[in-house]
Amino acid sequence: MIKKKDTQESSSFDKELFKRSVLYNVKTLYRKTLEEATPQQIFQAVGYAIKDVVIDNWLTTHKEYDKQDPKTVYYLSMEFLMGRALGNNIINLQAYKPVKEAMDELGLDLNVIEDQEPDPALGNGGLGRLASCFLDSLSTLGYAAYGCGIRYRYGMFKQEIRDGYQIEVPDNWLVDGNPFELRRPEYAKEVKFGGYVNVRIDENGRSNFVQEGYQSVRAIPYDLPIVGYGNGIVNTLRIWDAEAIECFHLDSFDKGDYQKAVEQANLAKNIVEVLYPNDNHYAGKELRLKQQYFFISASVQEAIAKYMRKHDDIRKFYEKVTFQLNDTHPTVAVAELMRILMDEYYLTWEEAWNVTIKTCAYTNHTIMAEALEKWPIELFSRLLPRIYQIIEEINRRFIIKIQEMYPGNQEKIRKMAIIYDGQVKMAHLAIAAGFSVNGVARLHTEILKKQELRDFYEMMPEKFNNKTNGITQRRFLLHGNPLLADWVTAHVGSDWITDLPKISKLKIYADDEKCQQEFMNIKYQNKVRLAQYILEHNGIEVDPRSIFDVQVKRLHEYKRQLLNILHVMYLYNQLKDNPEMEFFPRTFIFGAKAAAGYYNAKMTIKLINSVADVVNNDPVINGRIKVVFIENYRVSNAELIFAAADVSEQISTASKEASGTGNMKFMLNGALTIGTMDGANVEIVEEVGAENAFIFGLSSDEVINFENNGGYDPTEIFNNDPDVRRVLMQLINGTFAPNDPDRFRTLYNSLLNTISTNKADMYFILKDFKAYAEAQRKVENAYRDEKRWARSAILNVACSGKFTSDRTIQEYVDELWHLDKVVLPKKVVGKDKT
Ligand code: F55
Repeated sequence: MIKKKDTQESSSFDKELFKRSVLYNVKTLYRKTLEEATPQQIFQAVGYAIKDVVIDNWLTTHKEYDKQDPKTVYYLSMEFLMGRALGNNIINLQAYKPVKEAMDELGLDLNVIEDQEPDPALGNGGLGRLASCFLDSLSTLGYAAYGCGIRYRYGMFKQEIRDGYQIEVPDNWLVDGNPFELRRPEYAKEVKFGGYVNVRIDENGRSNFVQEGYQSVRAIPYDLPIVGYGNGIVNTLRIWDAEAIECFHLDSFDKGDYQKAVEQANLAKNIVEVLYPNDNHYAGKELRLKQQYFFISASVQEAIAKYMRKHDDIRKFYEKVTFQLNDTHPTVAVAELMRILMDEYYLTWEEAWNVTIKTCAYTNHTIMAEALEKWPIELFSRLLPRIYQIIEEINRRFIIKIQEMYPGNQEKIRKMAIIYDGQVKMAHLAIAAGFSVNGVARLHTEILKKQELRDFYEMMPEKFNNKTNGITQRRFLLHGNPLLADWVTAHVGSDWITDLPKISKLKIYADDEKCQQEFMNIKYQNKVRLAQYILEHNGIEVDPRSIFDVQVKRLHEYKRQLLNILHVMYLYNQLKDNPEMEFFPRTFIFGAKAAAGYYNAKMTIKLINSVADVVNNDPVINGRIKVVFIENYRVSNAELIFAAADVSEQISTASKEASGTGNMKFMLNGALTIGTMDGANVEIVEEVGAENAFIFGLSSDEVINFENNGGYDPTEIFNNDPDVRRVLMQLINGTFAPNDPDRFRTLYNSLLNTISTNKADMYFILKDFKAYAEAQRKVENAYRDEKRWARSAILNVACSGKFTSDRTIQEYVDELWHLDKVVLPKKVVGKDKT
């Protein structure tokens, strides 16, 4: 007999007080009664009521940090893809049930209220979402941490699909106000740009460098609470807004600094205006470098100021602080730390360097060459003259080290120097100045060591390490999939919420027919929920009994959405030729934003929608294939999508996807992976067993081998494989673009460019096509055997324990950060409000 347990254990949350608080907020914020308030206003009122509960724990946490003085990690990141806060905060307060009841009793629907919250989308994709999962885990595990980032006025654009094309619409996420944020003007910092460097002798005769003739902006922090699960800990995500340093007076016109005042005001306005919407692609824009230095200077200044409030020896800074650099984007932190230590605390170079290399650590998220940040010297030194000077000196000393190790070897200097060929190479700086360089999945770290960063690895092997990514089960199962969460808890207890490996106890139920049925029933209900969403948002009816085959992630050629849709075209052709063939109905679901200037990515979206138009409406197909492109894929609809997926598409060209994290979210929700041996897929298959996934295609070694030998020739496949040839011809014969047969010619050319073979099919789509189609046949056959499928799906859930971000964070803590665990005194844990 299985004991019925509540996933959310009872808590001391005061429901009546909470209801009064909501009503009070509606009254004082809007001078309205509940009946008069709009849904948005009700969301605000509920948000403030929750913040009220959080704030006590937030205060206590920081009081305790003050007392215990634990070592703190600053997770420095240009991106935090937080997703909605309301539901997550309620979950982590362990108050979902009482809050839901409170809302019911007020005649409100918590789901509807949650839906009013705009998704804070201050990130592009995996990298930004990882940062957010890490913050959740840090609080839940009880470690002192700050996330430091930018309060972009406009986050990731909203995607609208018009006539099958992506349209980017500004995401004004702050219009209605954000109930969870706290403005902290008392911690404002000045950040300086431009000008020149001067030597100054101070009153004690000490000389140092100062920046003069600069422009500056004021950085104002906004704090967002990061609520730990059930432990009363609340950490802080600190995001910086920019303001003009002086409100400019008209009389300054007369003083002749009117121009400067206007420029400073503009700088402040522009700097935090918008998130660059490029994923794995570096554009080299000056404003981007300004953003980087802006939030880094403010964050480093604050970290030092905070440290000095309690300590007197800045030389021991690293004993209490670690800066984790989320990719190279925050790497100016290295030089900014050096600057403050030398110019403001008068440390010698050697002393400052000793602190810096023990404080900073760097995470690499990609091997894609086009994502590596390199700044032209001219731009860099003009914008950040003092910082550039410091980097020059770091570079000079680093080159000496290279020469000591490899005397006379110019090649090593060419490949490893921080400044070379007129460029400042941020990855090289991060590696030279950090104590750690980590990749984000085992395979990725191996590729870094053996290929991309080989010279650095040979020189400093001790710095290199792996931290396989993870995800938070609290958002992506407990909140996103309540039916499955309750079912899991009913079978194995609720420990999995903070100890995901405990979910492996589910294994014994994988062969239990009743459990299999229950599982498939939950999946079915989640598919109905998603079908409803699709009907509302796309106007397309999909059959929840069909296989839900899902690829949701940023659109990028290396992720190969094109392979997926070409395969759909191939299936369509088969059914057209042979309408009576056996075919299990399938719904192909896509969701993806393309960088605004990425032509092939945008055309892939158009192709998916064009194929959808034809296939969905073809009477011969009769609904057996449906293609759906979900508009504006983001964290909030992701939660619905993962819960409803049968098949998880993880089909990147092997070696290109550093880790992937969507793959883990699907697994946790019981979808089976069809994928390449890339990124963390390798480790997923290792955990669940190859028999419970569908692996196909070239290995990373094979891909790298082809690449090192000038690519491969796809025309051979084109000439010899009629199925592939037919699909490719359909890209240029108007099958999916009757009025404009040339519409998809660029995509066709990307696969078959006969002019320069080494640029043809760079992502091995044709090379992998047959293997992919074969793997998809196996998916279909497996799904026909419902018991076998359910067994595999349950095993996927049961074997997902490794992929919690709690494990990842614990590894960072144990091996790199060495943080102290903070435990709050008993009485503050829980929801008592006094
Ligand atoms: C954003 C801006 C620039 Cl300039 C470069 C990269 C990005 C970006 O968004 N990268 C990104 O999301 N990388 C992804 O990081 C994930 C977390 O580690 C990985 O799982 C994923 O494989 C990787 O592509």
